[in-house]
Amino acid sequence: MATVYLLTGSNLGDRKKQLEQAATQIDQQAGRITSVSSLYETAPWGKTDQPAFLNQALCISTQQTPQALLATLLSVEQQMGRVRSTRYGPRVIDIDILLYDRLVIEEDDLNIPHAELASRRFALLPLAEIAAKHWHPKLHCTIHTLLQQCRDQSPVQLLG
Ligand code: PH2
Ligand code: MG
Ligand code: MG
Repeated sequence: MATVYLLTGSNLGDRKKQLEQAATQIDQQAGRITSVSSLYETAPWGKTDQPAFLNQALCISTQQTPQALLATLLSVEQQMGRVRSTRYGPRVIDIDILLYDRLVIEEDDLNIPHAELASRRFALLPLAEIAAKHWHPKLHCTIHTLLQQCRDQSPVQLLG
């Protein structure tokens, strides 16, 4: 069994409902959810002229290999009606693998830990809520330290 941290995000339609649906599908198709962060409303990062996102970090316990898990998550995104358009553009659902045990994978279609984790406050803050002490196997420090050192100032607000 592997311990995997995921980040879900949505900025189109009923964002909260879509994060809930994604969590249900992840639990059924990818692996049992063992913890979830709060929901955060986050300013769009990378391409700023789009609606605000809701983001949530999840921890799952899975038997799937990283490549198989990636395929499962892309399939859940498709089942939920995701259409890929512009890079960093709006989406009904996005499910990213942030960490997979202490593995480092650098392939064309799969980077673990997520390549931009350290520069994204919208990912680090939810992740730190459930994995502050988890070790980043490439940067050799904890998620808590990465959050403290993160220079991204984009607003990330706990959803009330
Ligand atoms: N995802 C992106 C690009 N920008 N910004 C926020 N706040 N949240 C996201 O999940 C997000 C983003 C590409 O995956
Ligand atoms: Mg993403
Ligand atoms: Mg993605």
